[in-house]
Amino acid sequence: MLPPGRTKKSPTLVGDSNPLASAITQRDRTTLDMVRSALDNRQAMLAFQPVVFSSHPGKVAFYEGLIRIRDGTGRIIPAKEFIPSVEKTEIGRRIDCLALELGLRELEAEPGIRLSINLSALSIGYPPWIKALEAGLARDETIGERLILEITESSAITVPELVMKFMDQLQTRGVAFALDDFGAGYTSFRYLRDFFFDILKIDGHFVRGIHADRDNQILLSALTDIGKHFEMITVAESVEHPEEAEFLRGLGIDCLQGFHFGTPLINPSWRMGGKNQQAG
Ligand code: G
Ligand code: MN
Repeated sequence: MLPPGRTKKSPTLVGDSNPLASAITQRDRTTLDMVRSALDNRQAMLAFQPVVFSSHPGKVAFYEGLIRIRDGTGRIIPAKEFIPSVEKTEIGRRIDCLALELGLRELEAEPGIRLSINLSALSIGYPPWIKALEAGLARDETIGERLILEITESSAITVPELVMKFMDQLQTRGVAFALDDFGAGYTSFRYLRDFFFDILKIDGHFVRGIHADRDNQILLSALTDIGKHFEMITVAESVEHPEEAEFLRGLGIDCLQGFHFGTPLINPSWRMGGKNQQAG
């Protein structure tokens, strides 16, 4: 995700004398303190959202595990509210470690699911993250092939060689990789030829109102063609309405994700004793 307020700030907004700039800094600092204290106390959990097959929307291809943090008042805060402030810091690395550990535990406890976990490419170079990954993969030989790692393009292109080498090593062990938020603003086609992502997740901006929006129809089908050309499984994010789902199915997108099919749940069906709908 583009970190709002952190990049391409107009120089006129920088400086202590500017009340807006100092308000943003103060907010970031408060967020940082809140996240740090939640991590120290392991006040974090995953919320699970289904990604379904577009041709069989009752069948779950995999779940995305999204990190949630409990703040001092017990409120559950979604990642998008704090990740932009911490993505490039040590706290960002610790969040990625915890998300991975929680995801690997869930895969171990629930042999019937596939799960994707988000990370910044920066975490690949963070030894505790690699250690957590190796520990999880060693616990159960089926975990590797049920794990999907989601990396945003914005972070992947900051350290492309590192990402390519890492993907190559892990793919031979069954781990799949998804390019997250594709098209959201950092798209650099040059790297698509070099990165071998298994899954392409097309950013929700192109999905909004697609059944009635000619611009989004053109953009999304171009992004889908790119995914198909490079033999990636295509996923449309943020599908909220049945009309959007219907249109996307017609375009030949492989999988769909969004509130229309399921919101992220911290108590997923498999933990509630319900039957999970994961496809085999
Ligand atoms: O960057 P990434 O695609 O991993 O972010 C997923 C985020 O999108 C999560 O915070 C999740 O709650 C949110 N999300 C999931 N489905 C929808 C949806 O249908 N609409 C919107 N607006 N957000 C969604
Ligand atoms: Mn994601």
